[in-house]
Formats: sequence, C-alpha cells, structure tokens
Amino acid sequence: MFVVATAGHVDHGKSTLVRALTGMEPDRWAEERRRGMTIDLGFAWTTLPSGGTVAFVDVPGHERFVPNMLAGVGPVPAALIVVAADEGWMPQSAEHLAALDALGVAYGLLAVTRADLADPGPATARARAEIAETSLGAVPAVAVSGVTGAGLPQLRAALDRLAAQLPAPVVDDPVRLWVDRSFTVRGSGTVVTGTLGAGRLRVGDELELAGADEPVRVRGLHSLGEARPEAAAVARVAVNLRGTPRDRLGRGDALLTPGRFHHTDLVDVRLAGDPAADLPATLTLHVGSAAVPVRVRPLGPDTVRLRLARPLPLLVGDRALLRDPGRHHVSGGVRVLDVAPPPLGRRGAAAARAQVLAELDGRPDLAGELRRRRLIRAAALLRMGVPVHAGPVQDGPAYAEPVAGDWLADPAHWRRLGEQLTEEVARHAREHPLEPGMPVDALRQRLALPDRVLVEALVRPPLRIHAGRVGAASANALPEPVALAVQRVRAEYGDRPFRAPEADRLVDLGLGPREIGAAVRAGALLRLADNVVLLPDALDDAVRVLAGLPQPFTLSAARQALDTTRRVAVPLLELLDRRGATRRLPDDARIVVT
Ligand SMILES: Nc1nc2c(ncn2[C@@H]2O[C@H](COP(=O)(O)OP(=O)(O)OP(=O)(O)O)[C@@H](O)[C@H]2O)c(=O)[nH]1
Ligand SMILES: [Mg+2]
Repeated sequence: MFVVATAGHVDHGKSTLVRALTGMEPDRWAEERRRGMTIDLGFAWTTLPSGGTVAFVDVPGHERFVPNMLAGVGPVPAALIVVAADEGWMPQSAEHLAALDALGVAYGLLAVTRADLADPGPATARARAEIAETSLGAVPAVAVSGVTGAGLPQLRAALDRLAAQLPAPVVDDPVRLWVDRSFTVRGSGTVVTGTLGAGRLRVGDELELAGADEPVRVRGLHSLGEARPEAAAVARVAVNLRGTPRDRLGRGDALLTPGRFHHTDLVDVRLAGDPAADLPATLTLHVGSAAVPVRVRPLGPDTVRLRLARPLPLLVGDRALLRDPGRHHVSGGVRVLDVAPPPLGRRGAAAARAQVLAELDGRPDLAGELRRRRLIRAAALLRMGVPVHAGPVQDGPAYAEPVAGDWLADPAHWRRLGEQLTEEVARHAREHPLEPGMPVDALRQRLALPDRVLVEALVRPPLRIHAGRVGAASANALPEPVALAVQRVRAEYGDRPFRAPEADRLVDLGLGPREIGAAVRAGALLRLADNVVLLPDALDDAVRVLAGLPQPFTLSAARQALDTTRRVAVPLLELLDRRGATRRLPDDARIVVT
C-alpha cells in the first residue's frame, strides 16, 4: 500500500477526484456533505492498474482548516496537489505547498482538475513552476475532470509510477503511529486511526502512549476496512485498544514502540525558511498529526530552541513545521537537532550553544553525541533516535562498547575521569591517612557520576575496591605513624608476647581507637577487647604454650603459663574458644583441641 495526501485550495476538486478514483466518500460528516466542503480529514482507497493499493488522506482546502490539513500530511510522504483549471493558483495552493516543502515531502503529482471548465494549460504551467521551487521538484502533471472522468486513467497510471518511486518502508523500525482520529466502536471500545509510516503492528502488541503510566495493548487491527492480525508500513491502520478510554487519546497523540522514543518539551532545531531573528516569540509546531504551541528562543541565525506546551515523542532528525496561525503563514520547516538539549543557565551559554548547533545537521551521530553528552545510557540515546549498535555512522564509531552496565562514554572523558579518580583517592589518603581508602559513594559524588557502577568501572590496578572503599591495592600498608607505633609495641613486648600495653601506654604510643582500628585491619595488631591489644602472632604462641599444660587447665593455670594478667587471659581464652583452638568444659576448665 502507499499513502498519498491531497493538497490544494478550497473547492478545487480534491474530494471529487478522490471519490471518482475510489468510489468511496471522503467527506465523512453530514455537515461536510451539506456544505459541499471538506472540514476534517477523509480516507479512501482503491486498487491501481499495477494491482497495488493507494490510500488517500483527503484534506480540507479552506484556510480555516489548515491545522487539519497539516495533521493529515504530517505523517504522509507523498502528495497529490490539486489545482482547478478555471481558478488557477490560489492562496491555499501556496500555503499547502509551503507546508509540504517545510515537511520535506519529496514525492508528488499535480492534478489539474475541472479541466472540463477551462483550458488546464495556464494553471498547469503556473503550478508546476511553483512546485519546482520546493522539495517536490519537477512533478508529473495530469489534467482531469472529476465530473466527466477525463484523464482518470492517466492519473491512475501516474499514481502507479509515483508508488514505484517511493523508498521502501523500514518495517524493522520502531512504531510511531500519529493518531489522526479516535472514536468508539460499540462492543470494541476505543479505536484510533493513523498512517503507519514505519515498523509493524500486531494484535497483542503493547505500545506506549505519552502520559500514560501503563502500556496500551492492541486488541484488534484493521487496514483498508478489513481485520488483520498484523499490518506493516506503509499502511493506513485502525487500531482497537484494549481498556483505553476514548478520552485518553486523540489527534496528535502517538502510539509508540515501548522504550524507543524520548518525550520532550524542549528541542533545539534548525530552521529552513524564515531566519531565526524574524520569528515571533510564539508559534505552533506541527509534527506528525500533532500541533503544539511553542515559545521560540533564537540561538543562531538559523537555529532556535523551542519550548513545547506539551511533550512530544521526537527524535533527532525529525522534520516538523512552524506556523503562525494568526497570520496564516508557514514560517518554514524545522529539523530537530537535539531532543534533550542542555539548559542555558550561565552567561554566554546561548552563544556557545549556537556554535555547537551550527555543527549539527540532524543526522544522528553516535560519536558526536558521546562527545557532547560525555556519559549517557545506551537506552537513552536510542530513545533520542541515535542508533547505538547499528552502523555505519558517518565519521565515527559505528558501535560503542559500554563502559559499565549500558553506560556509554566519550573515550577522552572516560580517560579524564580515570585520572580524576586516582587524584581523588590520593587526596583522600593524604587527608584521612587512617582510613582504608575512599568510600565509593564519596567518589561518585566528587566525580559527579550518576551511577556507582561507573565508579567501580573506573577503578584500575593498583587501585582496588575493598569493603566499599577505593584504595591502593596495598591498602594493608599502615600509615607511617601507626606503623612506627606498632614497631615500638613489637620492640617492647616481643619477648613477653602475652603482656598487653596498658591504656596509658597506648596513649603514649599514639595508639588511639582509630589507629588501633587501622592496625587491626592491616593485620598488625590483634584486638582482644577495648584497649587490649597483642601482636598478631600471640594466638599461635598461646596455643602452643597451653598445649604444654596438663589438660584440662584452669584460667589461673593458663594465666601463669602465659605470664600474663586476667585482663589479657580472659578475652584471649574466649577468643581461642571462638576459634575452636580451645574448648571450655562445664566446670570452666579448658582443653586444647588438637
Ligand atoms: N465541472 C467540474 N466540477 C468539479 C470538478 N471537480 C470538482 N468539481 C466541483 O467543484 C466543487 C468543489 O469540489 P470538491 O471536490 O468538494 O472540492 P475540494 O477541493 O474537496 O474542496 P475542499 O475540500 O472544501 O477544499 C464541487 O461542486 C464539485 O462538484 C471537475 O473536475 N469538473
Ligand atoms: Mg474536499
């Protein structure tokens, strides 16, 4: 199937032509038929001589309904421009053409209608000249009459040729179905329709709906009036949604492949059309079937920042259109450069941003995104429309290896972070010589990293992570003052290993609780109780001495054999009990366990 939208001034015969081609009535509303004027979008389809199907989105020509027209052409890549032979080029001929040009529509046909009423020559020449100046370029023209049927076979043949020119749709792409209609079907519930430009929909699919917490589920699918289990782009589709109230969605909403679109209310864009300086402060942004008021902030000569009145699922590279509804003026097309732009807080930020934007062209670029964002999750980039695993990407790596989890990093930034981490750890060691390294979370904050897995990934030998801290792999090495104090303990108590320094002696040696903790963690001292420390080899020595006693032995016998005091002997024996080296009997005597 291919989908084509009509375009052209009011009463130039668009709907008459669609009716003549398809035998279907594009004007759905009684009011439209009564007034002989299209108000909202109409839909009809027919089979072409080749056997292919063309579906029409028939748009209104009246100037009041240009927003409806834009909702119809937004998602459609081809246009049938209709000009009446007897009236020729008119204001909405021009406005519709400007809209197609702004959206970058590159495929089209000119039908000069009402050729039974006037010579189609002049209207054809003028229209072709106007169209040639736009993204559509030189288009074939067919003179027709919707009343006599003259020219219709030629028009069908021309539609077939147009269909053959269109690029093949990407059916593997994520779905972004811009809703152009929503209604309720008795017994089925909510149904929305739209033009599926890429991707594939299946009954049972879960889709994302902006602003809804829960995914919505496809209960049924129709295309060309028939129920189908699946529909692949390009197609006109009607989607029946399970359990989604009708008032939850309407024109301008989009049904999305979950996790693939970034909802944004702030975008930086490049203008094709009026210069940034000439734009009013507020305009309407039209993209897909959506129309959203925006505030415009000029940045560079052809770049602006748009603040949207409500978020839209936009991707880098999207084309949209800015229009001034008051003046009936299409300001021009825009190309989305950034869907998650940085805030412009400090002085000079806007000018700096303009420079960055001057380098961007709306083509998703992995290396450039990493350079600018420095650190970002792959999933977040994907949601902006930047392929993270697909290649080839121009001038950059086609694939980026995550540095941790699904975090991607600019290589130069990652190297700098690694250096910064080493410096922070060294500084911490200088300022807190007794601590066994810097806590991972403190490092995460110092380096302003969003996730602690990034800190962990940055730690390289000789640094290591131990017990939630980052320190030198030789973190067991004691700070110098503590090492000296331990040496003095060893010198003084080496020959009477079961004598523990008294509390005031510990103070003299400079061994406070923190220093003792450091020495114990380093394995340089053994703590039996508060302020009761021995050299670490004392345990094995004690077992040897106690094994030489008649078994079982009492506390007092042990104390004497070890040549120590109760202050040491009681906790020492308890420690040996806990380690299974001695066992305490019911009468409080002990034996050495061999
Ligand atoms: N003689 C003649 N009349 C035509 C032809 N095409 C359309 N008309 C008449 O022109 C009038 C407008 O036709 P529509 O098809 O409603 O025009 P439209 O472009 O769809 O108008 P809007 O949707 O309101 O923009 C109707 O009265 C048609 O009967 C044609 O080829 N020949
Ligand atoms: Mg019409």
